[in-house]
Amino acid sequence: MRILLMHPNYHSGGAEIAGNWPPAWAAYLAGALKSAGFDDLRFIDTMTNNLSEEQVREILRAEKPDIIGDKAITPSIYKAERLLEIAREEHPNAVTVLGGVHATFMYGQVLGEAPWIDVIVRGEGEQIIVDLARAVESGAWPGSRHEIRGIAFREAGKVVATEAAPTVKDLDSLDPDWGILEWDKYRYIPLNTRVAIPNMARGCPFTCSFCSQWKFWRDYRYRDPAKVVDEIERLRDQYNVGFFILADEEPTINRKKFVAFCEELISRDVGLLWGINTRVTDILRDEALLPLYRRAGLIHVSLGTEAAAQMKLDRFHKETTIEQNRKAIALLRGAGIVVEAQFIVGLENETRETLEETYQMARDWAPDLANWSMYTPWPFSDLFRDLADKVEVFDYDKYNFVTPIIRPEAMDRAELLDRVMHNYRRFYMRKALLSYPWAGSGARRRYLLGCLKAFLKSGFERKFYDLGRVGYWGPQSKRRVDFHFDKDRRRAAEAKVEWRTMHDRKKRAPAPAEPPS
Ligand code: B12
Ligand code: SF4
Repeated sequence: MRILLMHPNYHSGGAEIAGNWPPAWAAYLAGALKSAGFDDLRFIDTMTNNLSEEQVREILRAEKPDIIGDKAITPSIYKAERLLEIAREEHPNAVTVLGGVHATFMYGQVLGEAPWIDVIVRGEGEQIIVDLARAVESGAWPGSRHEIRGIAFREAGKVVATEAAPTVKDLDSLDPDWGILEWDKYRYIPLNTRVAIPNMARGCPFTCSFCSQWKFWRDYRYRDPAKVVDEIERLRDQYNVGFFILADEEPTINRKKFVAFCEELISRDVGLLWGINTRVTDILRDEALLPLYRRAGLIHVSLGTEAAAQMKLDRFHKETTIEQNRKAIALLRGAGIVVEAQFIVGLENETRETLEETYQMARDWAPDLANWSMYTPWPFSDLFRDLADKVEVFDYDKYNFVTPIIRPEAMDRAELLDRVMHNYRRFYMRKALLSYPWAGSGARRRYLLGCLKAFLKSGFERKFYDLGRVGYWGPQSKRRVDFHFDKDRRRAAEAKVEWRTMHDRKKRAPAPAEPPS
């Protein structure tokens, strides 16, 4: 039986400016399918190869798939739907499957607007795709579909969601097949080397109100650090990977495991540089361990500092303080680790003054990198519910951290974009002239100059923040900026189904003193 996995061709000029990134989901699903005996697999990355619809059709015509799977985060949902529509036109008998965070929560809307999608996989896909493949292979599909947990489909004009599947409890049972990817395509510009995105932990114990990831993964789980390092060695030796970021939301919350991971990297002399996203509070807790993290190769830490005002941090349920943000940045820099501060801007009460404050903070705290993400109201996040009457745009294609979705009361969206660009220009101009060239002579300096190169490249190509597409050429062009919102797009309510997270359980029981190890 032949299974085809495809990544949709969606671009928005945000994090992707650092290079071409391998879609880890395809490797994790391919690994699970292969372990279950389904080894006739192919993956097509229409994003990295920037394939047109006609090119996709041509590739599809040369295939004879029985199942065609595709992934959607919120901004890529329409591209993902369209990809499966093309797949349906070319292969009317193949089963079309969609997975990923947007489909997981918005399956009702998706199945309504894209009737060519046969089935949506809700949550982690490894076990569910295997159950589905077995049903298709044995001929039990679609008759047996009510028995497969974690899916949604249409039946007699209604949307049916089966009972939620359990999360993958034993992450060590996962055996991703990285060989399914076209490795020569994935390059990280700052280091001019191949990049991978292995996954060590899934989930997050926190409940930030703007975020949907803690809901998606439900429980916090961790792999055996030694096995993760085995995988990293394979990525290095078999695929020539020279840099990795952990796909995890919160790799450091379990200090014991994270230290074991670092020690394993050091004792095996793995010799790769790597990066993580994590929380300010973990950096403060681990002050004394930062030199160890650096010795293990950790070069880039992206911190969810989020805001310049405590009120905003509290509104985000971030459980951090402004002073903690400042201190964490100083500690990381002191340990020789490149630190990136992330700010969320563009809520309804954003003003010129608050945007200026975030710039001043970024200047005073002196992170090496800073980014200003536009607040994006994932329709299944808690903050969305509080803000629902302020959200006028439901064109999910623009829900991408770079487009202002909410219009602040004190300015229009083009002005907001312009102010954010003003912050970027000032921040990176100073860094380029006064900081990066003098940042020592080792890995940190090389890394920072590489980041600058990635910024300049995307700015030159007008890809950064999608500026070319929206027609922004600097403050003088503000009046002509057009975000091309599709006003006909509407939000259907988030589909309702039993979906318990560890956080629901935590509400009922007292929190454990220590995170699980
Ligand atoms: C690495 C990463 C990137 C990389 C690489 C993306 C890529 N090529 O795959 C880069 C830097 C390019 C990137 C860019 C963007 N990203 Co990003 N990214 C991530 C990150 C950190 C890890 C993703 C990952 O690989 N996870 C590990 C894999 C195993 O998990 P997974 O993809 O969810 O797959 C599992 C399930 O979802 C399911 N599944 C997924 N697909 C399918 C398909 C089928 C058929 C089935 C059965 C199951 C299934 O099964 C998989 C295994 O369990 C996540 C946050 C996170 N920790 O997940 C954000 C995240 C996915 N990104 C996000 C966003 C918004 C973006 C950008 C729009 C930002 C921007 N403007 O730059 C762009 C969009 C680019 C694009 N076209 O996808 C958001 C999406 C939120 C949402 N609600 O939609 C996230 C969740 C970050 C966040 N904090 O909110 N990103
Ligand atoms: S700490 Fe990060 S991953 Fe966890 S809920 Fe907050 S923003 Fe989301």
